[in-house]
Amino acid sequence: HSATQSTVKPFYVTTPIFYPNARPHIGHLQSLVTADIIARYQRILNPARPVVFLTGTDEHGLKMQQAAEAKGVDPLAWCDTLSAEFRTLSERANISATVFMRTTQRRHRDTVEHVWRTLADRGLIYKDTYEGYYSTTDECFYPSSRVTSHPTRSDTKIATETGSVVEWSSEVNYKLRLSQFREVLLAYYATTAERNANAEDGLVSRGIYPDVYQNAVVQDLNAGLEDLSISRPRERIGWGIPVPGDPSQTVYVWFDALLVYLSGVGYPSSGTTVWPPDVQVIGKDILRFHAIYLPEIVRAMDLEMPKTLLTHAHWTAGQKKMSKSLGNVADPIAAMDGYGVDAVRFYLARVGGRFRDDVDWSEDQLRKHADEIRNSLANYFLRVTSNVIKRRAARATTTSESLLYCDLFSRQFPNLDLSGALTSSLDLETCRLSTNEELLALLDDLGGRVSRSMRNFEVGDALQAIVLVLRHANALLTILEPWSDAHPPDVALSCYLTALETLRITGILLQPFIPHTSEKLLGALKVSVDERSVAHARVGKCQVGGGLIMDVRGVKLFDKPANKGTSDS
Ligand code: ME8
Repeated sequence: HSATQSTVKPFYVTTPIFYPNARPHIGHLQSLVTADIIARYQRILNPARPVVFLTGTDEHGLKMQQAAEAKGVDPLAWCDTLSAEFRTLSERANISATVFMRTTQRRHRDTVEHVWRTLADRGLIYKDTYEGYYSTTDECFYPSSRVTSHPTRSDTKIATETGSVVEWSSEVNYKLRLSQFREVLLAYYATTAERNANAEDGLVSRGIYPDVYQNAVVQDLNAGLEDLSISRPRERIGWGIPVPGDPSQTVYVWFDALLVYLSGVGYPSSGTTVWPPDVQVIGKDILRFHAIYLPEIVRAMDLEMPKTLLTHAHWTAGQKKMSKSLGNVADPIAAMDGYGVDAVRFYLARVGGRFRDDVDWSEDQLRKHADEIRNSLANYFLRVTSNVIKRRAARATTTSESLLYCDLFSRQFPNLDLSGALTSSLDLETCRLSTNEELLALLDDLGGRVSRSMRNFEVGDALQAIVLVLRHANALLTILEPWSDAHPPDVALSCYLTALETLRITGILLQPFIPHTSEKLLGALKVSVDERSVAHARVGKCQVGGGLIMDVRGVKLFDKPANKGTSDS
């Protein structure tokens, strides 16, 4: 096994590296949680394949320079402070990143210099006078086709996409010859569907996902492609990597930042064992950089193309994009303090995990989602593990029902003496509870459903499938009332075992979404750590409880109750 393990390419997933020019907000956490769900899902889908998960901070450029100047501090000291906040956010939100990169690190600079020199040697970099509309806010030039007049001030021009003010300016800088890669990229995106059909990996999509974003990029490419300016005069931007061989110029912050996906995995010194990224999670605001410029640089370097670019829409507040400049940002730390880490992750996955449309953040919705997961999971756990059910179930020692389910789950119950049941002549079929059978069938199918959604990166759908089964299970318990004295103990046992399977299987499949809660749940059920993979999410695929009388005293799935009055757990 270990021989194949060392040669297998690690699964490589990334988030954007964030500008630490202000504190992190909920949009940043959306990318982190989405990538984390994908990383954690990979680990339980294919435990033998290592996962490399990169995040970090993008610390050069005018934005950072200006933010530090405004504070009157040294840019690097400023970066140290704010980068640490992004690292704290990751840790707090239980993000399982394995690499935290900062573009101010020496090894990142080495990679940037290497790539620059290689491209220059290949004749792809030239010096030119650049003229165009420049936005200081967006830190880029826009072609005239992507600029329009300000709605009220006719003498002012703005960038069509972002609405930021642009000014006509001219400067000398280096450019990257990209126009020749336009056809290559168009051909690449035209064959996405074909590659998907032939892919064998756990995650099969290739190209830009969801389709809407790929269509936008193709349209953009069809409209033409200009060479990219990749440096700025030092006097305009001093905070950055000097251009190799020409210290009068600073490497353009986006060229610098995009190369983090390479520097983060040790390119070129440790070769390309991890490259290319399998999934890159980004927000739609930086689509063009990742869907056009990065693949072109990669192509120009003769490296393998990144695989999937998973693009999500934005969180808005009061229907406006959350942004540092508008000051309408939701604080992820405050949200986690108030509702718990897993409740916030659940809300982000369930609502933000739909990717296509912008969604409005509201504390009210957060509370509703916190209640949803608590009611469907924690309440179920409490009801199922109540002593009443266990006591009644334990009495079902000699009947056909216990035999049936003990057989179904192929496990032993030390507290049960089955010797009588084994010779019993009762008709098994008449004792089966068809309602439980239906739930067991749903459960047996659930791993497959979740996997199908996750193969397509439909994080929201995957979670929805699990929630629906939990809802079904809760409703069933309410209808059957296994604790009632009116039923024979068989009913209690049947319900109890089915419920344990429900908790075990949903617990396994919820690990990527709410890792802390799942850990507590699986721990309480005594599911061993090597039996928590997707392959074990089948009915009867492992033992639960180590005995019928499970000791779950003191296990609380959610530490943090939502605001008082909204919960009945
Ligand atoms: O653009 N809703 O950094 P950044 C959802 N440093 N996601 C949001 C969001 C919102 N309202 N706002 C931000 C940069 N994001 C560059 C990236 S990558 C080589 C360099 C998320 O701090 C989303 O992923 O402005 C978006 O793409 C990213 O944060 C931008 O973060």
